Amino acid sequence: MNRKSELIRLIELPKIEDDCNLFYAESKNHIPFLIKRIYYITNANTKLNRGYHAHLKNQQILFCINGSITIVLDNGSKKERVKLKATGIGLFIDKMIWHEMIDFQKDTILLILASMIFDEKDYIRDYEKFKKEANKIP
Ligand code: T46
Repeated sequence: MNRKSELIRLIELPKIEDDCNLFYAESKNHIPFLIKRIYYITNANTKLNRGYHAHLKNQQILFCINGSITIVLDNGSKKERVKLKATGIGLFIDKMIWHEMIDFQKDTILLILASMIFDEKDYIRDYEKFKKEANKIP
C-alpha cells in the first residue's frame, strides 16, 4: 500500500497486459482486508454528489473503472481530495473517514470492495455526530 498523504491511501493492483488490460485483486495479497462484499455504482446523476457519511467499522477500496470521480476524505480535523480515473489504482477508505463523492461523469463506474456485509447501523450520516466521534480517536 502506498501512502501519498495522511488520508489518501492508494493501492495499485497488478496488471496483465496482453490483448487487454487485466487487473486483479486478492484479499490479503493486495487488499488489506477479507472482502465480504462488492458493489458498484453506475448511471449516477452527474448533478448530485453521493456519500456524506463515515463507517464505524467497514473498510473499503474504491476503484473507478470507467470515467472519473473526485473523492473528498475527512478525518474530522483534516480534509483532502483525490481524483480517481479509470486505472488499476484504488482508494482505501478506512473506518471513521467521512467521504463524499463529487464530480460524477456520465460514464463513471465505481467498483467498491468492502470488508463488511451491508449494515445501515455501521453508517454515521450526521456530520456533527461524526466530528464528535472522530475527535475521540487518539
Ligand atoms: C459508501 C459509498 C462509497 C444496500 O442496501 N446495500 C449495499 O451494499 C449498499 C452499498 C447500499 N444499500 C442501500 C442503502 C441505501 O438505502 O442503497 C441505498 C443507497 O446507499 P447510499 O445512499 O449509502 O449510497 P452512496 O452512494 O452515498 O454510498 C455508497 C455506500 O452505501 C457507502 O457505504 O461508502 O458508496
